[in-house]
Amino acid sequence: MALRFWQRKKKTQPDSASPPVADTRTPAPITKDARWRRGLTRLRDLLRRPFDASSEQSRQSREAFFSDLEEVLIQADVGVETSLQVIDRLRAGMSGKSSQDEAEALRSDLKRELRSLLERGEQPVEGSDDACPRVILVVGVNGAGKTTSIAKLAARLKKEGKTVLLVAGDTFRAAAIEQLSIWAERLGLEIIKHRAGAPPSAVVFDGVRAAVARGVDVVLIDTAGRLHTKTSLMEELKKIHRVIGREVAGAPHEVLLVLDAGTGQNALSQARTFQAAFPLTGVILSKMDGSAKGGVALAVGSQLGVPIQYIGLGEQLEDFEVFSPDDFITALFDQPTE
Ligand SMILES: Nc1nc2c(ncn2[C@@H]2O[C@H](COP(=O)(O)OP(=O)(O)OP(=O)(O)O)[C@@H](O)[C@H]2O)c(=O)[nH]1
Ligand SMILES: [Mg+2]
Repeated sequence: MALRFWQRKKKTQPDSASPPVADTRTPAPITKDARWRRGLTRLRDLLRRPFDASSEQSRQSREAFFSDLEEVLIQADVGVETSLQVIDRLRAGMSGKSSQDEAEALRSDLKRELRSLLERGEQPVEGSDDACPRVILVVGVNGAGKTTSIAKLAARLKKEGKTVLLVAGDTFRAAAIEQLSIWAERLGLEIIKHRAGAPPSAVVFDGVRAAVARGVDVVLIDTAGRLHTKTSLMEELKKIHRVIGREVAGAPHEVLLVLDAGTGQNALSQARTFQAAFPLTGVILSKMDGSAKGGVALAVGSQLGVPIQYIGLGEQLEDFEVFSPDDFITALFDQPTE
C-alpha cells in the first residue's frame, strides 16, 4: 500500500519539543490492540450474537445458524449480496463436516471469509512513494470526518518526523478554516488559508506552491463536503485536482475519500460518485467506534477496489490507525491477550 512510504522514508530528525497530542487529554496510554477492540466493540458484539450460547441452545440446526448470521451481516451493513456470498461459502465449507466443534469451525471459517473480503481491496496504489512534496487531497461528503482525519494523519506524520503543511481548501465556511487553523496551532504545523468564500482552487494553488518552495514532505489538503455556489462539488474538486497536477507533476499522489462507517451502504454510493470524478487511492473509514454498521468496511474492500488506508476509532488524535485486515479481524473475533 502507498502508506508504506512513510515507514520506509523515516528521517532521523527528532520530533519537535511539544508533543502534539498531549494537550488534548491525559489518560494512561492504551495499546494498539486495545484501541482497535474499543473502536470495534459494537460491530464485535453484533457479530458474536449468532455464536452466543443461548442462541446455540435454542437453535435447531446449522441452517438456523446461517440464517442468524445472514441477518447479522446484513444488519452490520456488509451488504446483501456480499452477505449471501459469505453464507454460501461457509455452507459449502461445512458440508460433510461433523457437528463436533461446529461453532469453532464456523467461527474460523467466518474469520477467513471476512479477511478475504478485506484483502480484495488491498491492491497496490500507483504513484511514486518518493515524491516531495507528497500531495494528499482529502475528500468526502459533509460531516464525514475529513478535517478531523487530516489532523489525526498530520499528527501521525509529524510523529514520524515528516514536515507537514495543511491547506484549508474548504473555504465554504469560516468555521471550517477556523477548525483547521486550531488543529494547525495545536499540532505546531503551518497552514495556508484564505478568507471564507474565496475560490478553493486558489488556496490550493497557493498551498501547493508554498509546499514546493518550503520543501515540506507532505501537503494535506482539506476540502468542503458541499458547496452553495452554482458549481457542483464534483466540478470544484475536479478543478482542484487539475490545479494540483499543474503545479506538481504526478500530484495529487493520494486522493483519500473519508467515509463515515455509520452511513453503512450509503457510503458505497458516495464512493462511486467520487470515483466517477477522479481515481481514489484510498479510503479513510471514520467513526468506526460509533457504529455497528462498520460491516461496510468489508463491502468497501470487496466492491470498490480501493483499499481502506486508515480507520478512525474515536474522536481523539490517537484514535486513528493504519488499516490492517489482520488487526480488524483480530479485534472482531479474538480475546484480548493482556
Ligand atoms: N467518534 C468519532 N467521531 C469522529 C471520528 N472522526 C471524526 N469524528 C467527529 O465527526 C464530526 C465531524 O468531523 P469533521 O472532521 O468536522 O468532518 P468534515 O468531513 O470535515 O465535515 P465538513 O467540513 O462539515 O464537511 C466531529 O465532531 C468529529 O469529532 C471518529 O473516528 N470517531
Ligand atoms: Mg471539514
